[in-house]
Amino acid sequence: MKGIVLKKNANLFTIESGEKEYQIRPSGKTKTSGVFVGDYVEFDEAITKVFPRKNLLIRPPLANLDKLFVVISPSPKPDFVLVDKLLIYCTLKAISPVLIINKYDIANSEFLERVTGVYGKFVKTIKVSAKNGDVRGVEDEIDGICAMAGQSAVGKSSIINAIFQDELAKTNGLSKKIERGKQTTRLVSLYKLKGGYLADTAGFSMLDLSYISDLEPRELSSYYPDFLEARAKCKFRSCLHEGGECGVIEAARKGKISLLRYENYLKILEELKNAKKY
Ligand SMILES: Nc1nc2c(ncn2[C@@H]2O[C@H](COP(=O)(O)OP(=O)(O)OP(=O)(O)O)[C@@H](O)[C@H]2O)c(=O)[nH]1
Ligand SMILES: [Mg+2]
Ligand SMILES: [Zn+2]
Repeated sequence: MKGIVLKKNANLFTIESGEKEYQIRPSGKTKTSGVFVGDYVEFDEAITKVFPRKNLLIRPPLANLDKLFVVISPSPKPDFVLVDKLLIYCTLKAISPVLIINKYDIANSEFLERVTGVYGKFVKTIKVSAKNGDVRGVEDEIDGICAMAGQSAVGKSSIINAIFQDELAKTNGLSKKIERGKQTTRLVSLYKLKGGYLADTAGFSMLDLSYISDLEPRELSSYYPDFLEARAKCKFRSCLHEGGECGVIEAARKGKISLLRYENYLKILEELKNAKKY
């Protein structure tokens, strides 16, 4: 049978196949350490095969992530450098990003317009309020294997909780009881929802972004879809967009590229250059 790994618990895996769940151990040749939540596998009494992965995250340990919800909110003040890094990460790992603006109940229109003005051009942007139980925008986007990321206190856990509450209400809490682990757990589980799977990563505040620093400084701007057109006008192909005859600087000056994105690009560029010094 073919299935997807929903949970990993010590030596035992929960695998979903055709709407049913099975508790399965790896076979002799498939080691426990070689199977991750999110893996597509073949199994009978044991897991006999792990299908090739589209990506693998180490922290949290999760395979085949399709979509990442990058969450921000008006308070705490957004860390847009982090948002940009998460978007770069998505491109690197072949993950579709969706920008979630949570706490719209306390957001003013200026904030919403600013964020959608900058990011809405190149990434799908949705506003929700976990507090008001309005998380439909996220629910409707669940497709394939999905997870949340974003700085602390933006409301990632609150959104996940609101989605599960909604799900319980829909099923009257009878046919499908959702049992979730403790908030502190360092294990990831996938929960099947209407359109796909949502990773319950409540115990993880942040993805491991450290390997973004492996990028070559001159590659960085190729991860900026909003810089693409302007880059064609740089004098040198290896332009870092820090000075000289540069299409990106020109576009930022004219407001065609957001100054926020450009200035934060320079910050990330500096980090990459410093990482290369060692
Ligand atoms: N006003 C408002 N407050 C919210 C909303 N969603 C979450 N909060 C509050 O924001 C605070 C942080 O929410 P969490 O869900 O714990 O945030 P988190 O992103 O999971 O934080 P970490 O686990 O530390 O990464 C809590 O006090 C929530 O009650 C919302 O939609 N509106
Ligand atoms: Mg949390
Ligand atoms: Zn340039």
